Amino acid sequence: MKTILTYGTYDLLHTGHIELLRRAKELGDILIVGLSTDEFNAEKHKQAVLNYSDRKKILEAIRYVDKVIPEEFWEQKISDVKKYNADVFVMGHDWDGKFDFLKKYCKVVYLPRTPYISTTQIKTKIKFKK
Ligand code: C2G
Repeated sequence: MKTILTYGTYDLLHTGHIELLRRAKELGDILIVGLSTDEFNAEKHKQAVLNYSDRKKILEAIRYVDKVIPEEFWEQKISDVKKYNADVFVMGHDWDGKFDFLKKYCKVVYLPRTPYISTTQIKTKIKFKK
């Protein structure tokens, strides 16, 4: 059984998120998502619209996702890879190279981002809706 591990905020879920999760799951059998807590989002200078428990409930309803764990610190990835015996770490290519230190512990894959969609874009569209 191959375990895949990825992380993110997953706020205002959209097709870019779904496409990442779908392709990540295709790489193995079990997909674990490290979901940024509200506190960690503050560290990432991200203000999510939905709180952690709502974002977790939404992610857990996605057929590609097998488990959601809290992402609380940048530094937890190595211990998570070991704890969950992750075979592959996956992120969108906006993170290209940023997590290459994990190559010592598992395969690292950066997948192309889905173009023309982002949580920021959705927020902006809603804000300026007439
Ligand atoms: N993503 C994508 N295409 C988009 C938007 C997002 O492929 N149009 C991917 C991102 O590359 C990321 C995942 O979807 O792999 C989740 O995106 P975010 O919720 O924006 O995650 P981010 O804030 O980048 O947090 O430690 C890693 C961080 O927690 C990642």
